[in-house]
Amino acid sequence: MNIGMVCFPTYGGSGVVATELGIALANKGHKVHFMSYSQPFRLNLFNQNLFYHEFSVNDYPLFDYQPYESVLASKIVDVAVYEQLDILHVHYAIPHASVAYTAQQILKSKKIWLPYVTTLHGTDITLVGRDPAFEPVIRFSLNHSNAITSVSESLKKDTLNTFKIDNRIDVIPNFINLSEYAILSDKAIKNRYAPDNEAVLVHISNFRKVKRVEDVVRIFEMVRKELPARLILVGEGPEKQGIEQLVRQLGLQHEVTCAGKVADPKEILNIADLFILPSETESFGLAALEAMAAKVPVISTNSGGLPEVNLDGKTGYLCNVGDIEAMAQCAVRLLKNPAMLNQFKSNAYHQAQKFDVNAVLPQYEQLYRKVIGK
Ligand code: GMT
Repeated sequence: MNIGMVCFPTYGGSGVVATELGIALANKGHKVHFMSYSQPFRLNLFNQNLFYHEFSVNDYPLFDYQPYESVLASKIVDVAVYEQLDILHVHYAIPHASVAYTAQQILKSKKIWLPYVTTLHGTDITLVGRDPAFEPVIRFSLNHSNAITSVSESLKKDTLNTFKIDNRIDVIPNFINLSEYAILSDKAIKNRYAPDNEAVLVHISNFRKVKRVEDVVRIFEMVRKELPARLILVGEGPEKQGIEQLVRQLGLQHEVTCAGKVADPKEILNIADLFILPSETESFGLAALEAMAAKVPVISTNSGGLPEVNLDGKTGYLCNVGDIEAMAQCAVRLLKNPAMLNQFKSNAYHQAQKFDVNAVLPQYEQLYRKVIGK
């Protein structure tokens, strides 16, 4: 198949999922054409089946806000005509679903049929999408999608509760390529972050309010009162500066490392003992799955789709949003009991196997075939 793939290139789960999906499809022989305003950060183009079509949304003095949608729709039309796309897959409903619809209509006027699949990722429905200003456009473009997928049952439920959707929504969970996680633990890296063999806690996010990174620091503060521990914070975002200040205020600057953006976090996960994800809401929690693939148990909240990924008392623990005492207690319980920690590590890996690319990719391929009518 010849597949067009549209996503946001920035650090964030939806871009990662789109990129990994494109790579996996390309490895199976499909041709995948990415369209974005900047190259998605995990997209390595050293593959004969992967193509990247950039469009520019550079400043133009006439506009206060750049006409992203118009430029992207034109790019989709151009790529669809000249690369003969069979199907378009857009990630994140806003504004990609309505852009896909526009492109589809333009192509129709040229007697070209381009069906599109919209994948819902979370904040496009649960946060941003809740703004009533978006409602008519989201509802219309979802109802006109030739297929809709959601990354979890929880997000599907949220979507159906929020919008009047007549269309069917297929749940296709996020995935990881487990074979890439089979790396040996690196003593040098462990020594760098935890020179006295302290327990290593890791958090990875885009440092937005919804991630509650302050909770991570507070949980860590409680844990280190009970045992020697280090915290590695990976990522950048609007809350980052406040978090750095909090770390200093609490006098934790020698125990906490802010590692910034890390394109491929496998090496860091490989030295982690626990992954902390205290999000307000999380449609899936791809970062938690990546941790589990690296055999790292997860202490998370029980909101959104997290219970579909992290199993309470098995692969980690699930606590109420904001209950940092409970999350700290769970962390300490595991870290003080090596046999239990090892069991959880192996459970986490076992659970991650269910989300391996080999299990999930055929679901997308089957859906594409159904939509194209092949
Ligand atoms: O979490 C974010 O802020 C980024 C966001 C995105 O669109 O990249 O992540 C969402 O999509 C991911 C991939 O499907 C999911 O794993 C995340 O749970 C989801 N984030 C939220 O629902 C907050």
